[in-house]
Amino acid sequence: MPSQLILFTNYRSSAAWRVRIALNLKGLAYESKTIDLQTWNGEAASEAKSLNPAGRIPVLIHDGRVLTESLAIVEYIDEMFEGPKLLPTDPVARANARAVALHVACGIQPLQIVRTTKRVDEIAGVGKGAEWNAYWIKRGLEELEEIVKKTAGKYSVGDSVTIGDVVIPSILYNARRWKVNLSPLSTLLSIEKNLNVLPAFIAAAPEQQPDAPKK
Ligand SMILES: N[C@@H](CCC(=O)N[C@@H](CS)C(=O)NCC(=O)O)C(=O)O
Repeated sequence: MPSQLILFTNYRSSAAWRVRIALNLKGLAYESKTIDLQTWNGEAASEAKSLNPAGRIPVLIHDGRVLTESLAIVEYIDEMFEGPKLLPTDPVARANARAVALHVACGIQPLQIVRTTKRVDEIAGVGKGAEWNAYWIKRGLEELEEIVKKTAGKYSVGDSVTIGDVVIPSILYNARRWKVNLSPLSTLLSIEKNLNVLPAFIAAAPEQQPDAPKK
């Protein structure tokens, strides 16, 4: 019997986007339960909150097992299912791939999630959250550009897709949303271009998701 996979997601959630890419790379079908990140209203949102005490998505349910934290989920998927390996077998490449993923997931993304933006607006004034987001994404991506210059081939670490690559499309998407000029980040843009032609990445993009606004 095939595994049952349920993903609590939002079309624009960068953390859920990483998990969608990993599921797609392994060729796994899954059910999406979508959540409005601004309101957290509705049945799926209540369910996600009860499953994850941190009140965040993604949450993945695999045959009844509840998993949280996008990078932990990506590693779980990599270990549990057949298909291309996202964690390289070479220890140096594996450490480098994890470093890229952690730089984005710990060093940039938490500074610009909805709850952070809202809090900055509350403390500093409406509109300041957007300024804050743009500052930290720009700075974090400039740092990431230097990191990947040392490790990139076709992708962020060498010429195979790794866990480092699952974090890249969403953070660049967010940067564009906050109007960061990406043109100096040529290595990251080249990696993104190479990723954007892969079917797993195309299917994980926001516009392909069931809760994406209709054009
Ligand atoms: N470290 C977590 C971060 C998860 C996270 O921040 N998710 C966002 C959506 S991208 C969220 O649920 N935000 C709700 C909020 O900020 O209240 C992970 O990688 O899974």
